[in-house]
Amino acid sequence: MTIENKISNGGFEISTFSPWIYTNATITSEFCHSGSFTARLSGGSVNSYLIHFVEVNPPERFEFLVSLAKVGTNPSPPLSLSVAYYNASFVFLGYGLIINIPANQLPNVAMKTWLELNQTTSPIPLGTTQALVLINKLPLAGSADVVVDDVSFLTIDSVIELMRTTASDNLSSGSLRNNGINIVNFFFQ
Ligand SMILES: [Ca+2]
Repeated sequence: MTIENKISNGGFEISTFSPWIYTNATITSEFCHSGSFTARLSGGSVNSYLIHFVEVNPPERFEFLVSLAKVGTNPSPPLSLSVAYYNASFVFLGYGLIINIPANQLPNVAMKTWLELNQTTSPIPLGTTQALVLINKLPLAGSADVVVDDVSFLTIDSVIELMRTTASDNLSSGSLRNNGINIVNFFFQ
């Protein structure tokens, strides 16, 4: 089975961000979830984010995967990860997924552990031609940098045979379908 990842350069292995749109982010070879490179979002009181547009076609559904960790001993900042649907004129049609990660929830990359998220999007509204995938590090004074690697956006048919490796054993998630939007709030027990 061919597995199509609609995210280009999701592992940042070309050592640049292309075609990602980014703010307050760098590529580093100091850490990686796989390969040799990873994206590093600046911590602290700034807003840091990665954006990637992907072409989509209703009625596709997707599996969104990303690996996250923090750098250093400071608390990790809160993050909001989302998938938003648009038509060809960039008119917003709805959210497919919202993942909220509160502050101080990410493992320290120095411990060789990453938070590996794997979530399904809600169905794409009719008229959708593109999805905006946003990894948004929210401001929190004194918070750690965040490393991001192996971002994937796979069609559901592609992932049926994939082993689902969601968050670690000590992680719980509360999932709420609200008007068809898959909203996930992660927290450690
Ligand atoms: Ca990588």
